[in-house]
Amino acid sequence: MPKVRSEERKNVGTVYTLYNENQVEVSVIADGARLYEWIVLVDGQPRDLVVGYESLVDHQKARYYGATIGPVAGRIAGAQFELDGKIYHSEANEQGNTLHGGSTGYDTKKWQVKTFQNETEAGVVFSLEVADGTGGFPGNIQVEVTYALNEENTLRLSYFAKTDQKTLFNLTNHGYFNLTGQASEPIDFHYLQVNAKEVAQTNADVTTNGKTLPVMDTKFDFLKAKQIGTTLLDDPFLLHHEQKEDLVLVSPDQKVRLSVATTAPAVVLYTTGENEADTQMKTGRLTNHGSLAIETQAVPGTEKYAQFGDIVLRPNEPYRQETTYQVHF
Ligand code: G6D
Repeated sequence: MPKVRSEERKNVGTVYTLYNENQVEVSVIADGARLYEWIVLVDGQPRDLVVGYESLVDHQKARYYGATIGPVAGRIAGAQFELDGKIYHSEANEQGNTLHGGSTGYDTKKWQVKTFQNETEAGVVFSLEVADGTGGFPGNIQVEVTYALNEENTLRLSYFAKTDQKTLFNLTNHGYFNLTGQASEPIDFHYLQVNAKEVAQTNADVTTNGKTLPVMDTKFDFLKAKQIGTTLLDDPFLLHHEQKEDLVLVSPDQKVRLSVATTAPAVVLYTTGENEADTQMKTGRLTNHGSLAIETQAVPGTEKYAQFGDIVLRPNEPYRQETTYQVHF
């Protein structure tokens, strides 16, 4: 039966670890409702699949590693949006746009914690209350993010939120992965499959322009598993949800397979590059192209382009999103 324990770790604080009879250990922390570590045993050796800092201070400085991102993941072009004819101004924290909820985004918050264990899962429920107007977003909002591990080595991330006023809402987890367990290894030789026939086109500032592009015969074509190579990504893939799995990532030694399925309409894939290279991570010095962020979410720009769906959170219509990550090893 899966269990949860907590411990105090130097430079990190309280770490909540979900573990099962296959010796999978997933550790999360309340700061940013953050995925901190994911250890599986490969040939008897522990392998941490999550790329991130060792210390809390470094996480707080860098912000996004493993964190829950909200209220709106991605970029809001021009740092403004309209709801029922009223224009709201969010914070322009990157090139005149709002990135990841601005400087008061959910990754910067210390969430409340409850743990649970039952016959099939052990988990942590992080909760947060956000006051009306925080970051320029209307609504007194209550958010819950649940991390739960079962004996099938599946980590379930379930999101729930409710608001007392219409607002924008599009959460994600900003987990970075390198299935070799070494941040010093590039992800070039990882095998990636993404069940998306289109990507959303982006502008130079990575905002979306409302158009989509078929992936066929482009660098975005991962409809059949293939090695990532030196491909740089920072793009929203529109998932077709025709198969049980939406994304599969396999380590170069093919000893670890991460299968992702989500209720979200898209996944933003972001490969780290020169900007992040040479940073000291838990699992070594991050090399150029050393990790892949897998961010399941609604398409950034949905507030502007109705063809991408709807990210308005309305009173009496709670937000729900669920993403599962199953590891085979
Ligand atoms: C860059 O454009 C990318 C984002 O998608 C990513 O989330 C961030 O770095 C960490 O701004």
